[in-house]
Amino acid sequence: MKVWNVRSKFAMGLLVAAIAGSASAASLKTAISPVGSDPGLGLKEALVNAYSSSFAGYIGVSGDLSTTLTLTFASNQIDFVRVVDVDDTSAVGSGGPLLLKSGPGAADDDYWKDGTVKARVEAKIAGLGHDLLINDGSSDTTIFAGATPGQSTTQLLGPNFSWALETTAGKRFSSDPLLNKDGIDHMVTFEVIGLSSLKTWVIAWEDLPAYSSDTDYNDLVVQVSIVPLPAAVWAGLSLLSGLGVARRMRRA
Ligand SMILES: [Ca+2]
Ligand SMILES: [Ca+2]
Ligand SMILES: [Ca+2]
Repeated sequence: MKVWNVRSKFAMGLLVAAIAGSASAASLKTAISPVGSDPGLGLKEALVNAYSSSFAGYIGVSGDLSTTLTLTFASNQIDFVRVVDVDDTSAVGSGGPLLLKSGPGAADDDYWKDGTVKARVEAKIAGLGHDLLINDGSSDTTIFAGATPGQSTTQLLGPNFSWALETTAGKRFSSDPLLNKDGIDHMVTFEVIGLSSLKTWVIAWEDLPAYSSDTDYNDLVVQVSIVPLPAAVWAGLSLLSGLGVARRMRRA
């Protein structure tokens, strides 16, 4: 029944909101340093390129990928807090899904859950073309086809999905390293703090297989921000909730 579907989604939303807690992300010990001939210098440069246009003047970069990467733009400081990867031996991630609205907690970036998001391609520093998809365990949904910087979409993602990158070289890489033929992690994730009041993440991809990878993780960089429910939607949900109560009272 339609009303119940909407209400159960609403209840799930409240549950997730209740679970929401502090967003402490563990650091990843493995530093990512670019090598090889793939275009671009590295993830740090990709992030600077991606975000510098949002600010009046770029001043400098400090920090390290092993902890928190801090970019300072004029008077604005943005912290990129690395989310653990489950295949990292120093990781504290549980292997559970990362809650878009409240993560990462003990979660890692292999599987994600729950959120209407605005996704935007921030940087693409690679020779290959890319499609970005999500997979719910049985089927794919394309988020960006032929991803290009500035491209943007708003979608409900979840529950419990992995990301996938398909390249024009015919390769597919998942955010779950166990699904990758080369067995390595092709996606790193940061929580972005200081850019927006919205919960914001950035996912950054390596698009070459392990045997030829330059591991610069700047080949496709996508920002993912939680879209808050508009007040009108909340009012509508409250009304539906009230109708449900009335119906139950009549039945009693
Ligand atoms: Ca990862
Ligand atoms: Ca690369
Ligand atoms: Ca690159």
